Amino acid sequence: MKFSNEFLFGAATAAYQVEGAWDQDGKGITNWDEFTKIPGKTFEGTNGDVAVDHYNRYKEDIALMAEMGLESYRFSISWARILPNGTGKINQKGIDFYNKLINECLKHGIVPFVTLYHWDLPLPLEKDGSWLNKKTVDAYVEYAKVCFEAFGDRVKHFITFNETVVFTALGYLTGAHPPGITNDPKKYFQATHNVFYAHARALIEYKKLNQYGEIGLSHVFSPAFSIDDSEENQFAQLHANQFNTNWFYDPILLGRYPEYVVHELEKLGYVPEWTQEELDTIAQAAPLNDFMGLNYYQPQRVEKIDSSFQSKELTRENSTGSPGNPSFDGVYRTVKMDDKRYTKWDWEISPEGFVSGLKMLKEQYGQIKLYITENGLGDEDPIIEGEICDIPRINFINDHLVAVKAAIDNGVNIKGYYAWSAIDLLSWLNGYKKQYGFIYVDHQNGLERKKKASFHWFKDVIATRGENL
Ligand code: BGP
Repeated sequence: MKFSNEFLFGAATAAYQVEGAWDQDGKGITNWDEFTKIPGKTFEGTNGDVAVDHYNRYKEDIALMAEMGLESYRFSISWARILPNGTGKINQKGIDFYNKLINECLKHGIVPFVTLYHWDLPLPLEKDGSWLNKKTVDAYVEYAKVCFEAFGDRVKHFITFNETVVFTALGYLTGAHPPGITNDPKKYFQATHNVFYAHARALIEYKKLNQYGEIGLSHVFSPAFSIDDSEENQFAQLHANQFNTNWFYDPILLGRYPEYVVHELEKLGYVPEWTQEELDTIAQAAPLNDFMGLNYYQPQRVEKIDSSFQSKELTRENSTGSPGNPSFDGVYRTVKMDDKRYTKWDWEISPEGFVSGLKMLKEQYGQIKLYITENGLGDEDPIIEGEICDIPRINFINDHLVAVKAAIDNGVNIKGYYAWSAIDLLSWLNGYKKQYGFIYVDHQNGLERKKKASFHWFKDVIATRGENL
């Protein structure tokens, strides 16, 4: 089977991870500009001040993507380039940059797929309560409107938010992301609700403009599977999926929160402060959602625990997605299993989990339109005689594209696949050591770009529409 001609083969990045130019051309300071300077917060003190200098080298990068035959490029807009203080005065140079980036994509026939929020929040909003403050929601809607009006004539695919669970859980439970707060579930759930409300309002504004494009959001897709058939671990699976999938997907796709989770939160005293108007807006916006973006890296294997379970210390290393941590409520923990395969960073490699998870999703939400907006292998790529031989990445993407095909055959409505990432970039908590790209960046040699083995391989996949996978 070939992938249909309307299926988009793409690759993704995010502003803070690639752009650099942190204070160039009137950009405001963000939460991440500040957070990465706090000792111990990132791997070996790495930050995105320069990143891979995509801001100044975007033409070269887009030309390479075009050479690869990439049909679409998913990138994010840095809010603080557009509105340096978060609200108010627009920075024209920021608008100019994204116009140039979008036009460069279009010049090469690459479809721009734009994320409005990939975690870098203008610092004044961060200081004023971040996503706990409803004013941040108003500011976000203002920012989204500026973007729709400035870019919506050429951008026909908008993603409102990237991975709410990550920036809120790491922001308010483990403290590994800004604002660096630990163990505060009340704040965590409040922040998620405020983000869903912001998403809903942005959708309503977008539809008013009649731009004839599509809008949705990207969530982590990490379906939970019980480690065995025991009743208690089956319960752990249900509980984990309710909290990690339904809490995030239901408000977006169904316009309401899952009863199971709300009931649990009532018992724990963590129900967010929400108004009827907010809940109505979320309900009103759900049918306006055009697609859901899924970022799939790995499933979760879960096991029920009791109060005697000893948690690991809350460190950066323990917040980077490897299994072993308990859930915030101490009901279950994620498990590393002997019979599974893992990456060097202990992320499970499971194309099978992808297929089963997609089946679960279809059973719950029907044939919603999906894009795989991230999937890829973080690795330390071997260099042999000057060539970047990232064969494990080729195998990883191959197997996950086969999984996407299988899911499409099962009637799952997937319209595109974006590898993470187009080019090597800054990993939020793992620095430049954990590479994901098709394009290598030589940090020892003036950030020179080089094509990896996977670059040539993906080019062939696209040219043959995956016929030989
Ligand atoms: C996702 C983020 C990306 C990227 C990716 C890989 O959660 O949306 O921005 O960072 O994960 O993560 P890591 O760099 O931690 O391996």
